[in-house]
Amino acid sequence: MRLVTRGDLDGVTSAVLITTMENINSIELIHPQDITDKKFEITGNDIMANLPYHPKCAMWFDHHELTASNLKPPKGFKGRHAIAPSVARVIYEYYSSEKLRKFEHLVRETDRFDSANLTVEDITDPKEEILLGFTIDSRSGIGRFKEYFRDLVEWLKTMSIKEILSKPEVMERTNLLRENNAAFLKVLKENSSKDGNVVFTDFRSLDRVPVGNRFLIYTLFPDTNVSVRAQWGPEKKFVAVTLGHNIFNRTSRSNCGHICSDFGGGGHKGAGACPLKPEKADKQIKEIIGILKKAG
Ligand SMILES: [Mn+2]
Repeated sequence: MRLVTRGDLDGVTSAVLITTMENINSIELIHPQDITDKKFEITGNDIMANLPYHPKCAMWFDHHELTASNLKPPKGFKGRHAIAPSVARVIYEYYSSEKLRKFEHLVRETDRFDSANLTVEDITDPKEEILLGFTIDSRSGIGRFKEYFRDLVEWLKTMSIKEILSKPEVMERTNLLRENNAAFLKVLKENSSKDGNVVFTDFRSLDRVPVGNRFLIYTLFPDTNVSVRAQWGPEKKFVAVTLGHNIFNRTSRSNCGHICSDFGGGGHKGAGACPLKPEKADKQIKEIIGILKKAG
């Protein structure tokens, strides 16, 4: 059978578990939007994990809330849906098999990573599974992403995390991650300011924003509880605005997804994004920051 999942740590761990329990001969990585937009063909030969439901699949596992934009599974579908920190957790509990017991720690760390239940040190100096999680990023610019994903699945089944982290393919990525984060930290410091409980980062003066850890901002501004970031979309056609709750100070009463949907975007409570028309961006960003300050 084929496993269809997402290219992140939760996808890797899910693949480790499912390939241990089922006869899987290929893995395909897709974006959840591909299912919503019906851009990817699913057949009765597919097991899906961490993606919206598709009626043709043989088995389905997910841990996201069911939304109006996706189909809902019928009662008695094969697989499991539960609100959990990771889909790996849902799969681990579905099988409850002795064969999976050795992956208990990996599943626990995947829970922490996927639900952003992280410490400051996990961001500034990540280690072991958390560090590995940050290397699974298709934006890193290093090619052969699918091969890397498949390699990790095989390695996690047979090697220790220490051995995996010393593989040249992994080291190349962890080194680049450190360089990128150092460059990102510099521009974050130069372009961010605090306004009450909100930290605003304005990257519109930069033509290219370095790739970096999206949680770094909260290590710089620990006494804010929500962040707003503005940067140019492709060809400067729109301003991409992203909102996020501070993962170290979860006191914001705002709903980022609701706020963003009022400005033409979307998301969930803890994070959201919206594309703004460049000529309206300044005014609308002020409005958004005002809403976040009022929510407290
Ligand atoms: Mn997930």
